Amino acid sequence: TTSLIPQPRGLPLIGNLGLIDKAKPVQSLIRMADTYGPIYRLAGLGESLLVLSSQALVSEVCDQGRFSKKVHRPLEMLRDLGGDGLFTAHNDEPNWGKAHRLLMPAFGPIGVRAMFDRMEEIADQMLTRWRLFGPNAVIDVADSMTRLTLDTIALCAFDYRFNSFYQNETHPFIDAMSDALAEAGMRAKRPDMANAMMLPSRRRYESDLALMKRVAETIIEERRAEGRVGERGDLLDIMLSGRDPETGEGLPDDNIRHQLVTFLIAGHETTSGLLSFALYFLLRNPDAMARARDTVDSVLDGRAPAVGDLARLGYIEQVLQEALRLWPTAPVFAVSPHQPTLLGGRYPVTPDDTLLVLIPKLHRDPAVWDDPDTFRPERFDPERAAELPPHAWKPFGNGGRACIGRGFAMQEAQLVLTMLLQRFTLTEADSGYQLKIAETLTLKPDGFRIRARPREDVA
Ligand code: MNH
Repeated sequence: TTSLIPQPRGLPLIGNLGLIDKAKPVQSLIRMADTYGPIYRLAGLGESLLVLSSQALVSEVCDQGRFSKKVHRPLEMLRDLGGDGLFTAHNDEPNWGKAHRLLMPAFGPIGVRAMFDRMEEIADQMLTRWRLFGPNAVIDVADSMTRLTLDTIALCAFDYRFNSFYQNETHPFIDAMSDALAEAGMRAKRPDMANAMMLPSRRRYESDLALMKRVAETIIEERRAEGRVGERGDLLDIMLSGRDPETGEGLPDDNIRHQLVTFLIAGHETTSGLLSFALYFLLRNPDAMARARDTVDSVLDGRAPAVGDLARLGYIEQVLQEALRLWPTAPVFAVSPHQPTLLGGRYPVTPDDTLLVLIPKLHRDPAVWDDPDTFRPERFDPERAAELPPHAWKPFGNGGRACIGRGFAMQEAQLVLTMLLQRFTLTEADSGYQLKIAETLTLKPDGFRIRARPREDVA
């Protein structure tokens, strides 16, 4: 016997879309999960969306024998930017497999360790700027972290310097990318007809896309013109010169361009949000802040961190894991079943349904987590984390389509947090700040500002 999937009452045509706050869609979905429970249906724009948020249901849809990633409407819109790049590719597009096999080693532990010095260089640029501003300067955390993560991915992946810490204006590529991302997000929420008719936004969108394409092409052409393809071994070099071990083929240029844009998008907003939330939670939890700082001081004893130190800075990693639990910065991923099937033994679903995993609610499933709303990095003490049921913590998605940049992001975030705690004492700049979450493709604390006092002043 089957059960009816809860669904709010809707209107003709737009269905339940009116229930979703356009500026804060994920926060609307979270509130609806409080009302309708761990599975509910939303309909509209010809889509049927099932929103899942319990470990029991999510662990079922993480079974890759029955379910796989769905390029749902928002991702389909993002293909204007990312094309058949890794993030927005359909499972059966040949360039997905080729690029995945080619790039996995570079994003594996050895590849990521080799990027340590470049990560440190950019982190040092940010912290130097903080020091020069002085202890009374007010720092917008998300802004600083976004400059940091963007410069880091560009330098590590293709040896390109945005130099965001040496100028106040943002690079034109970044403006175009932010605007195009926002517009792609709006387009996902409008009917196709409306998108076709809104000429001014369409022109602007097309010129942003053209600028991004030009910048990516220039980076590729300049590298080719160097004539030393295959010698540098960074991601761009691997894409230009590598051959997929399975097919023996390389990646076509337009796909390489899509991968560049994909890495810039996927590689910066999420990690920037993670670092911003981690600082927010540390400042709100003085015990965790003290333990984090003590960990840094006792492991490093005043030395600069080296790549080999990170394994001994486990508590810093736990702080990041716990921040990702409470506010996973890429808050949803979508799958669909290969065949019509029953979910939880009783909810019928078909390949036409989009099953949306609502990660912030999954991560607060009371069946898994005690006191789920409390920030407590000790949950990720290794012995305790080993007891977690499968698929209870999914900030990096699932299976073959999980995040390829996970090791990169965690190393970067761990290094930056370590350097920051070693060099500065932080305080909040605005008393009474109430956490506000801004949504773009990702989540970020909005308007969270701090002051940073060099620690020598304190001692
Ligand atoms: Mn990332 C896929 C979260 C950092 C590049 N990433 C995903 C997915 C999640 C995710 C969730 C799965 C999406 C889906 O199923 O549709 N990513 C994160 C988070 C961080 C992050 C929370 C940081 C914190 N990601 C990064 C970084 C890079 C990157 C850094 C690149 C350097 N991510 C990707 C790519 C994919 C992806 C590429 C698509 C992988 C694939 O499908 O093959």
